[in-house]
Amino acid sequence: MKEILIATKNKHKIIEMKKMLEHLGYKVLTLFDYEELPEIIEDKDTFKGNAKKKAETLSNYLNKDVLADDSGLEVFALNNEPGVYSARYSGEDVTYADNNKLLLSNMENIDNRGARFVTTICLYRINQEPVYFEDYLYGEIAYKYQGDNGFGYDPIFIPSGDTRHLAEYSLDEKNVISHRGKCVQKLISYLKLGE
Ligand code: ITT
Repeated sequence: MKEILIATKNKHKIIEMKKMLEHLGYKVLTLFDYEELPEIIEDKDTFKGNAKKKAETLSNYLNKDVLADDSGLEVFALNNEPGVYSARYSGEDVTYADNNKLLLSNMENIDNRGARFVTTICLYRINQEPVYFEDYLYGEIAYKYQGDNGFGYDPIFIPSGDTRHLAEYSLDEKNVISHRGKCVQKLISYLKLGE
């Protein structure tokens, strides 16, 4: 069976990506399958830079092909914030609820609610040039929370053309339209080409 290591400890990302990749016949490994790993500081100013840093560091350390996802939310009226700082928008060691609360408060008097989720995936294979995939989910920042599914900013994000919040989508529904789902589809098409 083909193996693929995803360089993440984000359990929600793992659930979303695992389902799609296992469907294609991959055994999916994550950082939870290793005991001691180098700490990786995500200090680049682009999603691509951080995705490459995660994949490259771990590939060199484990001598293995590695896949890394870096993602986040860009709010147009806030100069694309929180962007690469999406996980720590309201500080270090914060919860998704803390970040959502800060974002809603920063958007209090803003009518332009347009935003997009971004995912960049870096496929870093030994002795090969890294390959990148990127995709987006456009929508609007809601005024209140709704839904219990998903993670991160899903409860306050309404995908374009819908009235439901992303946290009201099932896993399969989210994967069809989401930044990460579409990005993984691009990766899968690429991997199939090489078979
Ligand atoms: P890893 O670096 O271990 O993969 P992470 O949670 O730190 O996990 P990122 O650096 O990519 O991941 O930060 C992504 C943040 O952006 C994440 O913590 C969420 O707040 C937000 N985010 C990303 N994808 C999202 C999604 O599909 N739905 C809601 N929020 C999302």
